[in-house]
Amino acid sequence: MVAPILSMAAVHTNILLIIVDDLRPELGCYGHEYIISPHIDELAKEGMVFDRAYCNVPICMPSRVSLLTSLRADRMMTRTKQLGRKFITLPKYLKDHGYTTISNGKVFHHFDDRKEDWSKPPWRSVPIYHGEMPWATYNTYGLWQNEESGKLINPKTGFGPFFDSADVPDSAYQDGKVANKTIEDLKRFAESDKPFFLACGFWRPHLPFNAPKKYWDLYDPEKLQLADNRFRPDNLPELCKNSPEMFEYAGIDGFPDDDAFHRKALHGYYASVSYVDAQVGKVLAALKKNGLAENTIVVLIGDHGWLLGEHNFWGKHNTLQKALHAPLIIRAPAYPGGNHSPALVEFLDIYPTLIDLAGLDMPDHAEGRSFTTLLDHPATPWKDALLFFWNKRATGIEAIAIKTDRYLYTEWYSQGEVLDCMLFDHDLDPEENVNIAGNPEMRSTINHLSQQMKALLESSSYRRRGKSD
Ligand SMILES: [Ca+2]
Repeated sequence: MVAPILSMAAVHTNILLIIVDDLRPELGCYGHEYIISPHIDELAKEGMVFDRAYCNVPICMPSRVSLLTSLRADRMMTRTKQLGRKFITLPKYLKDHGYTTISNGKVFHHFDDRKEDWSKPPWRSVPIYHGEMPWATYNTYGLWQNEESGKLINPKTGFGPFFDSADVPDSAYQDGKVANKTIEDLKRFAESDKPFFLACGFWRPHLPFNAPKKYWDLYDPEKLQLADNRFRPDNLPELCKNSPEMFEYAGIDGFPDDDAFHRKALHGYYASVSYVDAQVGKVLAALKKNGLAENTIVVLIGDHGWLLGEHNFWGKHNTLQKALHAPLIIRAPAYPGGNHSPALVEFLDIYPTLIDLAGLDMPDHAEGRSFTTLLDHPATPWKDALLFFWNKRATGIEAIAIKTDRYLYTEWYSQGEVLDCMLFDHDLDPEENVNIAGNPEMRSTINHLSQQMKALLESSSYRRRGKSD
């Protein structure tokens, strides 16, 4: 009897990285049973759910640059060339070690960023990216499928409405197409003699909340639980601002705070989550069907958090907990599934973790730390603190924040001077309703956090840039 010849794909560990744009950790597997996310929940049952994973920059572009290089980045570093340091990206590193590397959908925000990292040109269903023309302008790419919503345009931005719910198949909107392309790749990989790194970036639940009607029909809008803290936190610094992104879309007057608006926005976000969950399900089923599940590490993340009406804030773009906290699930062959880890981990750590799991040498430049240990021992004492950056373009004002087991502390800087600060105690105030930075009894805690922040900055190759940048 002739022994079957094992393909390289069967003996090396493949990696499937699923990035879900703007997905916050409001999923069944995070204890939110009203969200219909059965496929992600199934992945969670087979993998490790990180309950306290954080992005490093609360916006798409630099969050992904940081994730895919394992270098600290700030808001201005929207492309890898702006990092200003030596690096090799995760896909390039894997490509150099014999992997076929594929990018489908939104992986790097700009699909022309690091084209050379991929074995084939990055694939998108339409040429959507931030560049010469904003991607949502005048429905150029058929993002809105309802005829009526296609006609409703915000004259200031050219954008359509913040939601769409046409009765169309999954593939009519972007993510159905991304799933189909990824499934085709998996079929090819099953025949290949090389391991693969397949990055699959879904667009929803990023605005606009465009998803087929059947996913909207999963929820009764009257039963949705609206945020119960639709007020500005006490003592919140003026520098901590709501994101303007949602209000670039059509059909929203000013900054509404009525129940109908909250209900529609929640409904759209949840429908988008369920739509993406169904696409994730298709991709994971294809992984299994093609015999690749046993030899493939699966990582699912959101690229940052999202405020969904809490404080009447919408979206990311600040250093509140809900803008920074993101889902992270890892299913790795030979590691037990169905656990949660309470450890503080940051997206910088994902690259070294994957390199570790793949059995490759760690690249010198990486600032993150492999948390492979947590996959076996989820409660292992881990990082004391995580570091975040946020800046407003053109203002020269930079927010630097630190998250510890108990606190989230932010300092705003301009030209080296601290302009303001913000402190939340997550043990006593998990919803961040009161900024206690001004309390005299918190002075020593703040001093300690500020020193910890400076130490983390010093240990990083990141260097703060001047106003002219
Ligand atoms: Ca995003």
